[in-house]
Amino acid sequence: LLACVLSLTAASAPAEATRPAVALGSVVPAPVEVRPHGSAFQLTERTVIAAPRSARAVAERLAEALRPATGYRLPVVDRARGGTPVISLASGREEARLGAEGYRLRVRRSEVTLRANSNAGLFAGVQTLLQLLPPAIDAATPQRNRWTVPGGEIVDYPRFAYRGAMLDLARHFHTPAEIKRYIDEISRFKVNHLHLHLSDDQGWRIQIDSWPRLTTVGGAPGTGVDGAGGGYLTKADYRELVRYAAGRYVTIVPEIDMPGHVNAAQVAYPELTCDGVAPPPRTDTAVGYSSLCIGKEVTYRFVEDVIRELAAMTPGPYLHIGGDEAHATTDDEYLTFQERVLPLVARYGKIAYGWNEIAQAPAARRAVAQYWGLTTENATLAAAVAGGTKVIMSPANRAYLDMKYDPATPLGLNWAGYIEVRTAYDWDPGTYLTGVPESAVLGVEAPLWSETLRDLDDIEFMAFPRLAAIAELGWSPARDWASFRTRLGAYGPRWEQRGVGFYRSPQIDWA
Ligand code: TNX
Repeated sequence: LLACVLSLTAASAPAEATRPAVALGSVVPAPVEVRPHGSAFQLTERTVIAAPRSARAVAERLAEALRPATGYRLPVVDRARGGTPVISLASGREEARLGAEGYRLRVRRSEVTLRANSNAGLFAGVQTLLQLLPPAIDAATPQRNRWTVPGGEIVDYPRFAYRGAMLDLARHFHTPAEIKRYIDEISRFKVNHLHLHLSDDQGWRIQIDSWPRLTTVGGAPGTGVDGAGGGYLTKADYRELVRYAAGRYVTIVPEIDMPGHVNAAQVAYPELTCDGVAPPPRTDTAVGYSSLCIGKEVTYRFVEDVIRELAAMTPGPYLHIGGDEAHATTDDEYLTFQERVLPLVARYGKIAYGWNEIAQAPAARRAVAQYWGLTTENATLAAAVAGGTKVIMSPANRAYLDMKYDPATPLGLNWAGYIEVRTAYDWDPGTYLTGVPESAVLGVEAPLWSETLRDLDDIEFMAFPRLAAIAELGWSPARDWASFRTRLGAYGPRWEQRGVGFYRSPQIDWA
């Protein structure tokens, strides 16, 4: 009996002392494999971060994330001396199933090791590691706490290569500082693409040297819904965003919407209309009334100049050319336009990407179509997929972050319905659309249109927590609402620590 009591004490006392605040599997998006075992790791003022030169930048990002709340030095070193508690990062030839973005995380009493095939994988592992520390790790100033990481092992890699978010800069401009904050937040959920909707009827938000009035006129103060805001990204701003995003393993995907959604361009350049007369600037939220003039050659000079300049400042593979809601264009005109423009994107070295309407055009076989419809059948898209078109899933009644949560939501629209967290979560991108098998799906994207959204507070309230739901659909192999609900509830204090004003959905038990 004595032995039994002793061993119980022996087993529970040290465990008690270092009991981690977080369970190993309490991570969003859910990891592929989670095996809790052994002792927890304790982050202390003696901890160092070890990384080879090639992984220095990721290690520094981890150190930057850990220093404010712990107040520790956390030096980044090549190699830790024996006996020093260490978080070590290594990238090299790891098992093939980890792919380009996966990682393996091992937590023992003496060390945490993170291994991956690439820095992108290490960065993903760092996001997991941060969620395994107590939520106070996200505080901006030093906190008294026991910084414990639960013991065990995680093996993790994404289901889909493309996990995206979209910001609409045209309806209301969002500044580079706001966009960077958004990148910080989405990259925590392993979202790896940020699509920027850079032009629309109300405004033009990216500098194009060969057509300077696009921004001096189209991005002037007062351009935007209700005449609120205005502004645009200079090329230097854009390049800096590309660089910043790359440091968080996020690829920028620029969109210029055409042939519709072009009123702002036509205000700046009346020759882009068929009658050559400048339309009035628009600050309302109507859609589908404007179109480039399909029969004029100047249209294609304009389009080529824009694509060339945009491609030149975009290292990522995709260039989005919109193509949605071209209601002022006949079907024939639309096809004529797309048959010329889709191949142009390829000529400038990019993969053409557009809203699912582009699937009508034979040239869309080599393109990526973004599905934004409300139904689970789209024969045009399914036919294109049979011919080679790849798909990114953004069904508006599931993935649109600008839809209201419920009728009481103060911001947002409701044309695609109300989207509570469970609605955003409970669908399968790999089987959702008839005739679009998982093999044709590159991934998911959560668009956030800005008709009703002005500042970062508005963005955060609509994006979070739903963005986390879409991110999990894009990353995790299985969908489990009960588990997601629990992990999301536990995540809330992390947003609080970072000052992210998320929506406290009544579907979630927030910690
Ligand atoms: C439809 S979705 C649009 C946008 C609007 C959005 C508002 C799509 C491809 N086009 O022009 O901003 O609805 O939810």
